[in-house]
Amino acid sequence: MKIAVYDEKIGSERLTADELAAIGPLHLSAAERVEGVSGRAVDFLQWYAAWRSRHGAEGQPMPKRLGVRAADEFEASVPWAQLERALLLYRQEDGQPLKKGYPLRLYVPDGSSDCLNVKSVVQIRFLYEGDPQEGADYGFRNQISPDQLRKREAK
Ligand SMILES: Nc1nc2c(c(=O)[nH]1)N[C@H]1C(S)=C(S)[C@@H](COP(=O)(O)O)O[C@H]1N2
Ligand SMILES: [Mo]
Repeated sequence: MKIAVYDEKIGSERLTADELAAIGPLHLSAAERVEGVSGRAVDFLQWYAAWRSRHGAEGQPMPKRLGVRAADEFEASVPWAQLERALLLYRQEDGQPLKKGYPLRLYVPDGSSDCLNVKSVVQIRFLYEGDPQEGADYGFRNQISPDQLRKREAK
């Protein structure tokens, strides 16, 4: 399964979890940062710096938020300041693909909520819009409210 990495300024690509993880210079065991969690992970901020230079984009402005979307359409949007110790978990400790959260899981140890630890990430987006003071956000965004449905029907 491929993961789409999108950046409106820098470009986009689709990578497997292993291809994506291989870009990151700092590999660690998730247990080093998240209690009760094991598996092979890469440090997110160092991964991002390597991804930028891979696209020749060192001089571009930094994103304000990280947006991730999961296979089940769960989504999270995390202010950059909460990503200090964030991880991308890509394999189990035994080297097998993730049994839970396949193909990739985000962990945000400094995040405002455990709900930001998005399982089964299939899309990663770097966001430049938004108030940096605004908090993290998560949930199933695809759900259509009765109000939206009425508007659709009216079209
Ligand atoms: N893809 C996906 N990731 C998700 C969720 C979800 O519904 N779908 N729930 C979130 C919420 S609300 C919590 S509290 C944690 C729960 O993680 P756990 O299953 O490891 O306990 O996963 C988060 N990641
Ligand atoms: Mo949650």
